[in-house]
Amino acid sequence: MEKLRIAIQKSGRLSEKSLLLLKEAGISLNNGSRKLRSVAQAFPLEVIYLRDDDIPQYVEDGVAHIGIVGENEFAEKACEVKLIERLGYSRCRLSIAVPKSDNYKSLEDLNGKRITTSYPVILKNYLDEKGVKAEIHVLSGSVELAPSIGMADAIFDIVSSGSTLISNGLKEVEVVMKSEAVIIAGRQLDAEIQAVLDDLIFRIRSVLAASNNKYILLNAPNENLQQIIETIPGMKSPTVMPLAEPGWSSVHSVLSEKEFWAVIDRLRELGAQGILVIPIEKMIV
Ligand code: PRT
Ligand code: ZN
Repeated sequence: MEKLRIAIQKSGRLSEKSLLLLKEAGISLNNGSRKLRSVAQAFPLEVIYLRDDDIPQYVEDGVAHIGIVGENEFAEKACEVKLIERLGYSRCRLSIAVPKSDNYKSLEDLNGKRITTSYPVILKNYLDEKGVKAEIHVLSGSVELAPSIGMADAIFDIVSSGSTLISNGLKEVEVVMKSEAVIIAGRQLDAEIQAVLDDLIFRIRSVLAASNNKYILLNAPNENLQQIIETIPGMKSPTVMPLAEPGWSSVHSVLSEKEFWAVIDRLRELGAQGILVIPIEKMIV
């Protein structure tokens, strides 16, 4: 049987989480001592390890069927590949920043200015769309140093916490795009490979859903039972069982991480007691 080949960053911000995701999807890799390639046990998958910049092109060329990259690389390389799944980790944004002392008011201020970046394609598309004409200078690293050495009036780079900008005397003025790790795939996959990919995506979605949800158990006073059920509707509807003590029920359900605290507050208002929250290992959606 032909194996699905996935390209993963060899070493960097995406590597560890991408391998963990595969592991949680039940794919254990038999690692060679020189990590260029590994083969999965009990699943028709092979991993090749590459620099993230190269992954979109390798996927376009069919050397790998799919790959995990930052959405920024997917957008920058503009290869013939499609985005098939967002993974929610390695989140960051791509922003324009200027020196802290700059009296920046709007994008128009960038007309005629020099902007240094490692992402010229994304920046050019953005400036064209906004009708701004600036000089784009490409630098492959240490972009944030360019203004302080007089090479640029602004930079366009990845921002996460923002501390790199601050420590280089810069301020973020425009967020151009948000990025997270994504799976990209070649445009044409044969049926056998597509079937393996569908299975992998199914597993990955179960892992992501589980990490975004919690199992919740609580004791509810029967007079508010209906409102409590409506507050935590779960996947279909909650399980409700009578407690030994009259007038009380035990309610079990699933709760999304996003609305977690708002829902907990509401449940307490409704008199819920003994609330237990438990992580979910896998969630088949
Ligand atoms: O060697 P290879 O080419 O494979 O790796 P790389 O060095 O090009 O990439 P790497 O590992 O640094 O990043 C891989 C991907 O992680 C990026 O393409 C983004 O999608 C994502 N990502 C998430 C980030 C960051 N967060 C991030 N903070 N990539 C880079 N940074 C840089 C940023 O440029 C800044 O200079 O980290 C610095 C610190 O950021 P602050 O704002 O937290 O200070
Ligand atoms: Zn890179």
